[in-house]
Amino acid sequence: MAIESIVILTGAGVSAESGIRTFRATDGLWEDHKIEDVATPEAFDRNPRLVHSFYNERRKQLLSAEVRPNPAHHALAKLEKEFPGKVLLITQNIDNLHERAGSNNLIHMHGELLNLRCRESGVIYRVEEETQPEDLCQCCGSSGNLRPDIVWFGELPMSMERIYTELEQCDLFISIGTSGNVYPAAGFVEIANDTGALTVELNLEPSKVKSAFHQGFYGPASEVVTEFVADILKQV
Ligand code: BV8
Repeated sequence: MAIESIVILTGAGVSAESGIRTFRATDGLWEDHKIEDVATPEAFDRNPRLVHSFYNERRKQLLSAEVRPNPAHHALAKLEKEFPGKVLLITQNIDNLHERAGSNNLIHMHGELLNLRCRESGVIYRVEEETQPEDLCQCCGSSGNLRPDIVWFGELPMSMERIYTELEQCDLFISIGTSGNVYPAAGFVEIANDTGALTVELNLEPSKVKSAFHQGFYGPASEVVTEFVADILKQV
């Protein structure tokens, strides 16, 4: 079957070799808080300072000199550039390593660490420094309205309509560096299977949804993704 449209889903594992800890590596904990308890709208309402500091720490790490795209990010950008058909990259990650590697056709379904959103006006602000609840937003001129532009547990992921449409039209679905714990992302493989696409998992170890994939290749993303992309580009 000639492949014309590729949809890729990435998770924390694709950024692991860039030095960004995955959720499993922290066994889902951050300073003895369960991440699910910090990354929620209720947590933000209850203790905005705690949630701001959770993201301040991750933003600081992301912007540090030692964190940069790894060969897996570069291989995916190369695929988008050199593959003659469509390549859409959907990431669950809130880091900016895919764009820094050169990927353009990219959806951050769980938002972006470097964006803040005003809860009143919806205006998005780019942010690189620390944030706190007192920060004023230019749109309302008041404090307390700014939140990380990130999809928390219990919130609707971004661009779901477009994601479903693209999944229903793809010939190849590749899931990379995700444990298959978090929905709706972990269910994308089933949509791709139903649409007749070839589904492939590239991960350090089999994910929770391994059995839903036609093929699986296991090992560090910097090796496995680079090899898989080279194979696809050899066949075009
Ligand atoms: C929603 C932003 C309704 C925040 C994130 C009970 C059962 C099932 C589902 C639910 C349930 N109760 C509630 C739910 C829904 C819930 C959910 O799934 N909860 C889970 C915990 C059970 N989901 C939601 O709330 C979502 N919203 O459902 O709204 C809806 C549904 C459909 C349509 C419309 C509306 C919103 C979820 C978004 C939450 N926000 N991120 C932040 O980052 O701070 S999720 C966050 O965790 C990440 O974005 C990511 O998605 C997830 C972590 O997953 P992974 O990326 O997979 O990372 P993980 O560490 O788990 O795995 C890393 C993998 O990499 C591992 O497999 C490892 O082996 C591999 N790896 C490691 N090193 C390498 C490697 N691979 C390759 N190379 C390496 N070097």
